[in-house]
Amino acid sequence: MKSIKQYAFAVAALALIAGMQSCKPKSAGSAVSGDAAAKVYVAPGKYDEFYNFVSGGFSGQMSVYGIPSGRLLKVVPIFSVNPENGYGYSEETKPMLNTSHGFIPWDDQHHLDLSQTDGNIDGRWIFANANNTPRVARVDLSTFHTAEIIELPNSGGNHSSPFITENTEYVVAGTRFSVPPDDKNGDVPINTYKQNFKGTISFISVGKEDGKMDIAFQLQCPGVNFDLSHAGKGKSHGWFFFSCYNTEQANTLLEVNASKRDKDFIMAVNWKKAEEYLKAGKGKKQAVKYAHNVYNEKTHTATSEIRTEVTVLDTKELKDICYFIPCPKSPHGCDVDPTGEYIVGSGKLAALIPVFSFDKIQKAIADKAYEGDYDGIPVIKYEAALYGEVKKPGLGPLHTEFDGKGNAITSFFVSSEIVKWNIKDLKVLDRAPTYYSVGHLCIPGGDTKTPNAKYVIAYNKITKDRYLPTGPELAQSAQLYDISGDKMQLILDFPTIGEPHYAQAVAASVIRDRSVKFFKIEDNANAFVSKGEGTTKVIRTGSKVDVYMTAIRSHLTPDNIEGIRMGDDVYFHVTNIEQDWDVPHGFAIKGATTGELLIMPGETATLKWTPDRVGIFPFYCTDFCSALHQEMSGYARVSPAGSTVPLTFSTGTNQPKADSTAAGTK
Ligand code: RUQ
Ligand code: CUA
Repeated sequence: MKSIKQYAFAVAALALIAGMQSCKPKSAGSAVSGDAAAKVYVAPGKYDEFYNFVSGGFSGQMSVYGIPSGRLLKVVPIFSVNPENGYGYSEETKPMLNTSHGFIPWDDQHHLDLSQTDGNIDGRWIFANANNTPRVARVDLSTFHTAEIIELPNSGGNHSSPFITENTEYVVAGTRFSVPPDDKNGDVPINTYKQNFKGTISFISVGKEDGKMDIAFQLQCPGVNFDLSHAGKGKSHGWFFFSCYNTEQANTLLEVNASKRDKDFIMAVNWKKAEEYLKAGKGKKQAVKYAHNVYNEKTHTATSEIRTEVTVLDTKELKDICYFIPCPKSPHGCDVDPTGEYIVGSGKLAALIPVFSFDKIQKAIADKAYEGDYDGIPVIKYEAALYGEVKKPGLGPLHTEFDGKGNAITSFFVSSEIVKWNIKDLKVLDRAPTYYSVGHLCIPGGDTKTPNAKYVIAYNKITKDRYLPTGPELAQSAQLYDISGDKMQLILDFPTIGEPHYAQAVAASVIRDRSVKFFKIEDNANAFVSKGEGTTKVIRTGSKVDVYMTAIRSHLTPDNIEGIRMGDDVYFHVTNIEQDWDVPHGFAIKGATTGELLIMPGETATLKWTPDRVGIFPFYCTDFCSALHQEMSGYARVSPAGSTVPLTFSTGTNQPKADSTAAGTK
């Protein structure tokens, strides 16, 4: 007989399943009209109109698609080792994944933000967050390489991150999980959350020319969960907005205990004011530990440095930096319209969408229209900040993007739909089903001053029956809608890599012509480069063997290496000396536990190999680079420790001796 507990569990599970199925729109699968194919068709050899950068969620990567075709163009490793190109495996790139906790091979990547100048996408960089071990990365869009990663102290669950200001002055990152500050004794009972846990917002400055990141300052805020954010723009430039949930300050069963209050908050941050306090020396230096990793495109090598200090501004003491605005029921998305006047909070459990007015917020602050304070931070009266509410828009609003024509489009997770509404009169204009359970949305330039109202892309959490079954896990899914007319029209499904959260898109012309085609070999400053076959060599230093190797169609130099001994660590420094677009070479050697390499033209990459047995070890190029690619190979001979076989290396000269007659003779 089932115990009561089991029975209750079964009932709850059934209710859950029933709930999930009720979110499947009735018209599933039949919502595509006749001209959809023509709208997404990009003829072979033709380019897409937009780049779409899509976060990978639990894959830790970013993927790049062409829109409207939905064709996958590239997967860029950021916070995860990448078996496709050796990122995180090669000696040069391992330092990129270093943290104060050591090497972390895999993180969870949720949000992307393209760099902006004057509120428009400038095509230089894209920033990405690591959610689990808090970090922010900068990807260079001329190489699509991760150029820099900075770790964030005093943080846990770096979710409201990274969001940038309109001139990329700062990349901003808020902690989802509040924790005791790093310089305090964190060995405290978990149920002392209210007394000991703090929320931290990091302002990372970005170098105007080189993009170099630095933690300019951190704001210490009350311990709540900061979920998402967006910068003010135009008239609200100088302000930042964060959605906060768990204002109950619960530390267990948040599902229930963090859903009690009728309203949580949007936090408005006056970061210009914070800058003034910083200048006036009001910041406190705090001893912390965080990694700062930089990839140098000249040496093709990353370095990692551990930093030990950060400047913190206490928002309880420094009164006029932060303000709370009540926002219904556990807000998730926090989005600012193209004019900067309207701030949209999306309560996950709310049945309406509140739209706040920047002007009204300013007036409320001037008039001190507060309903009290929360942990020392003033709470503005809801009505005093509210522009209005969108009534009955749908169930479970999450994220809002803007079309630049005065409308907003909001995703609804629970009712699986996207809903278009007018910002001025707050009237719902149109709704379209998604398949299924939509999270983020993307309109090209949707969080800039000038969105392009051609498409909206929905990123869905559940795919169910949209694709051929592939075992227990199905592809995550994106759906493309034409929004150029009055009615939103679904025109394409395409699977995504990992779980897509935030994504951004931009006209291809902004990025396309910046693309580096190959690295100039004369600029290669790697410590182990060989700029031509004449400088290749093998050097022994104690038990370390450095192989300076070149790769060009269709041979490796050297391709015969003898005199390696058991106990040696062998470093293959392979330089691809091609000077042509799209001609990478690969490198793999039998038994290498570190992985393989893929080396771009003009680049040097290093594979560490520790032979574990005596014998002959083939190595070869892994990229089918020419008609004679299969010939692009060689052998390394490993002898016992203490062997007297001399260290030799060559290509093309180590021929059989004329008098050697049969196999097996000496
Ligand atoms: S989240 S589905 Cu990680 Cu951006 Cu809202
Ligand atoms: Cu180089 Cu195959």
